[in-house]
Amino acid sequence: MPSIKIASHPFSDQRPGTSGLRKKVQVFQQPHYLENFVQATFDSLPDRHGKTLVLGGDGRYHNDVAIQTILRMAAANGFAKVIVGQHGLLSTPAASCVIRKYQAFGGLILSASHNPAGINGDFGIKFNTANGGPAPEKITEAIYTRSLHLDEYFISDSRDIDLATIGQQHIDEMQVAIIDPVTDYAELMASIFDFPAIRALLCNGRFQMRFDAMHAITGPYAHEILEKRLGAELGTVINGTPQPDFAQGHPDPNLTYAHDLVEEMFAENAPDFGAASDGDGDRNMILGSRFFVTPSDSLAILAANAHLIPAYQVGLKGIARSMPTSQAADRVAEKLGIPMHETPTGWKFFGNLLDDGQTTLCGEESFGTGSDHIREKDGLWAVLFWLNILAARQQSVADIVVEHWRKFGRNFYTRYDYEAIPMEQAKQLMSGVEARLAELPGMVMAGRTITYADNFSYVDPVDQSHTTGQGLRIGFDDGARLIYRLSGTGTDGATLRVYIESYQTEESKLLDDAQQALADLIELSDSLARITEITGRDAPTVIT
Ligand code: VG1
Ligand code: CO
Repeated sequence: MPSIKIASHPFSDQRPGTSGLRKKVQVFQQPHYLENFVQATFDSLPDRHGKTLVLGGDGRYHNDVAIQTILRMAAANGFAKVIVGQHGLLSTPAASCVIRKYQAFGGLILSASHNPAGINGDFGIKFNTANGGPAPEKITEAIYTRSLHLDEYFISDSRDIDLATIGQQHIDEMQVAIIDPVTDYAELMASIFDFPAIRALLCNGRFQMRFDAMHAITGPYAHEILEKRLGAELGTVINGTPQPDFAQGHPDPNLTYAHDLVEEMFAENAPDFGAASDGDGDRNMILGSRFFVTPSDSLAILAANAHLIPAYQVGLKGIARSMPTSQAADRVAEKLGIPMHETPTGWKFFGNLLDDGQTTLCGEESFGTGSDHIREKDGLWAVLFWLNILAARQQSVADIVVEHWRKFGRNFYTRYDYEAIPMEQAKQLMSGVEARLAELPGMVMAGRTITYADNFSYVDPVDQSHTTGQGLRIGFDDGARLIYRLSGTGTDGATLRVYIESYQTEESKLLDDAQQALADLIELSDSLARITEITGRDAPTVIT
């Protein structure tokens, strides 16, 4: 038998978070660590025999080593075929696309998203099911439970696969198909958007755009789609060659980390349109000339303009947003007369709504937007959606956003992240707020009356699964909200996220600066949760 059984030992820390298992690379490099998680995953999928798996990652450090290990384990665990992106690469949305297109049983995606990479950086792995989406909690909990007891795994002792050559190879009985990581995804994009109209915009001799791939996975996708297929000028895509350490950067598309792009987009002769994506290609940031579009506004604007896009011309079935995402999209749903869904944080909660046809568009405040074309959020899809809108409306990004605010009002929004605080402090702070939830309604704070205060929980309308403890929310009578939540993707202590939102319809105030417009709520967010007092931090690590 080429397949061998290896004795290992259980690990106590393999519970998947918001988006899979994320740890420091060096944790994953411990003997048997990756293998245990993969075996726990396979053991949780009893009907895997004879099926097809999709495998790929964002190209970060350790990606190549992990791919070879997983391939050998898939062969020893009864899979008939694994489809792998060339060089082990697949963006998260492309992996979702490939799982669906080839009707695979599921996929393993290797990524820690925007977290820094390299030997001292992060690594991650998650399982996606046959619908192309992240495994629901029922499965991730089963994987975790199994990992706590697992003391052996199965692996073939075959040679490494040549990941560079497209075509068929074998490990024992199992077929390995190396595919181009971009082609299927690019075809899907061409089937959704009006490529001729976008091409005409990009080639009109006036329109200028910049896309920052941040040295991560979207480089090859953006070069192919924007420059090759849509005719954007060479050089439109910057930082477009994926590197295992993301050039020592932090590929998180926001105003803090996408500095190359931000510098250019806020300069004197800024391009008309700028965008960036994250490490694994599922996030997006949208900019106009000296203008930033918040992700929550972006979702609302995509929804309000969806009729301009070929694939969504027929109308939207509904919109879904994670709870901390601003309520801007709710106003669009109301106007369109379609359902609005509010889910816990993380794309896995959108899967059932999408599969059941209850929603078409989904979005999160964390720079994530997507639709029913796949079951992951999708960075380049959002960029193409914006380009299609710009081509159809022939207006600037800023004009489109301001017009939207005039029509629907503006949801001022900001998120304060306090990263790497000691877990004990984070717990103390959260339980402090939680203990006050009952007494808050009716109280007046920051000049507003609190109308509700609770710990968000969610019952999935499709399978009735119940998820609790999803963030402490405090709502005010004028539509403002204050939300506290602990991150489920960090690898270093705890990260406290504070989400702050207000609603404004007064014409003269629509263009105010968000930090100023939210100043009273920002101050309240600190005093109410005693953030400075408990953590000793007088400022957040990142503001988005
Ligand atoms: C964060 C974001 C969440 C997103 C998740 C995965 O989770 O807040 O909205 O779905 O990252 O995105 P958390 O638990 O740290 O707040 V990605 O692009 O990192 O896969
Ligand atoms: Co990501």
